[in-house]
Amino acid sequence: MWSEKDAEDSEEPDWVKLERRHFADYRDLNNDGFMDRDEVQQWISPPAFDHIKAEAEHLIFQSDADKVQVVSTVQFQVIYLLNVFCENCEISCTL
Ligand SMILES: [Ca+2]
Repeated sequence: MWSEKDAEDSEEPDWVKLERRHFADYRDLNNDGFMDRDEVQQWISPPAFDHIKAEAEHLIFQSDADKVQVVSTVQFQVIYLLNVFCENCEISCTL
């Protein structure tokens, strides 16, 4: 787990940046910096959220290690298999 106290010693990790972006783009619908009851409801059970697209974007983001917006087949396959392995073993997986 990364906390803002860690920011004094290291740069914010990419996964934290991604979660902040998801919070701003998808979860904090009225942009007040907090999640109210309705926003939590929509987060837990979103009416039109495309889980497949979100998972694909997540895998591509994780695969694009050099952040050039291009992902090779090998990079994608490695990340996909690591995610499947980590989900099956219930362990945290980061690169
Ligand atoms: Ca809000």
